[in-house]
Amino acid sequence: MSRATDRSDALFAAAETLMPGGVNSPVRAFRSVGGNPPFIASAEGAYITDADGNRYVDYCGTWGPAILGHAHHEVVEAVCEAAQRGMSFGAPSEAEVDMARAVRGLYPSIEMMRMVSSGTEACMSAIRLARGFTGRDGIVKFEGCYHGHADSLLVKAGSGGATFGVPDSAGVPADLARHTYTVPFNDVDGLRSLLEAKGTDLSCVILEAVTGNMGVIRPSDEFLAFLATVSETYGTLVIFDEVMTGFRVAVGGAQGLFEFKPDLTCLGKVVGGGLPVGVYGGRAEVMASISPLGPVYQAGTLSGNPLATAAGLKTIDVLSRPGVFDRAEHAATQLANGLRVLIDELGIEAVVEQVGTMMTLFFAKAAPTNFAEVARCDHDKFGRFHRAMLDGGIYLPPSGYEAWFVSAAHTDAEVQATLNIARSALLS
Ligand code: KE4
Repeated sequence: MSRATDRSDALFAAAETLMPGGVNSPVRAFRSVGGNPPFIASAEGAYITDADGNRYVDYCGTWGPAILGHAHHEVVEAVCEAAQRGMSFGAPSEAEVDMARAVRGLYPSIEMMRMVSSGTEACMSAIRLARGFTGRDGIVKFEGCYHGHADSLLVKAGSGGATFGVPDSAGVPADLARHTYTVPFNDVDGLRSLLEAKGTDLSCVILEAVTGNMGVIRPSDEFLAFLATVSETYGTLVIFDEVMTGFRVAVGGAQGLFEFKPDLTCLGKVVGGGLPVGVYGGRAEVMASISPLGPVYQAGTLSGNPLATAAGLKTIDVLSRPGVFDRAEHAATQLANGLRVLIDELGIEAVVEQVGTMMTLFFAKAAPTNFAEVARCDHDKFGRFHRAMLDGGIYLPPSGYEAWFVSAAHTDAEVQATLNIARSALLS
């Protein structure tokens, strides 16, 4: 398909004179896959349409929130109704009580919670809370997991194994980064030896229980089993960052899927239905440290914003209806299985990992279990594959390190159309 791109290219050229890289978030610049990004003009159901009128089956789903499909009519109506009653109050509202009840209903480990305006804010606040509650400065994250752009979380492994971290971004003070320890995902021995050595200084372990920011990787049973002992054994809180996995790997998230009770949980994306919402929460005893009850400060002008809360509440309401999540998961399973058949037929070195409505195609011999293995995948081939799919009208997240998102609006027709294009794109 020779795709018209004049309008998007002109907009990109203008955007580059106004915003770094021409975008408001780096991955949108398509630098990992090459070419200029289409500028999106509208979205509905399983489709997005760009400024040149090209229509795509969308598997980015605005990086997760669009689990019902774009512009779901009930969500749009709920936001419009809320807007008629005022855009923002900066005061408590009934909708915030309803939202907290809805979240606790699906995530019983979240006994008390606080709404914020992004996944970054949720994770940043949860880390500060863990440090304030335990009185310890150290935090543990896993290589390749992303928890937003708070300073303490933009850290990569220091030299050697589970040593203290070094900044993964300019502007992060080394004095701060050294409190962040990084271990390979699924590395039980590495985590255990770090906790044995530093446990009394470690406030929390934060992880994506199913990763999405280095592609979809499952935790091993042994890894989950050990994590379940950490809080009790070391007094180090376990934080499930479910900003991406929440409502995605299951309606009840990874903690529902694995029957795991984290001390704290972070939510984002789906919980706002596409508008800016983050949530952090967990054990009431821990949350009691949050101001105005306790000494840990956290605040936000637009926390619990009525429009964002209305979008999130309606999204959760629709998603909780019988069969809605199953439809999205079914489409994801059909797509994953269809790709596996093509990979076998064409003799391509690739694997597909899927959990619930999230999935990733890795150009590798075997499914990666950690970041180092993901880094060894053929990302150049992913770039060629991505461009061929885009030209064929299929919009994938523009990086081999991301998860694809399938919605309840994706039907067999979209899956079949995707597989038809993939048959040739896999040979790129
Ligand atoms: P936000 O601040 O972008 O709402 O959430 C940060 C965040 C926290 N935790 C997890 C597990 C996340 O995946 C994210 C954000 N995800 C990326 C996609 N990999 C958002 C896309 C972007 O950065 O443009």
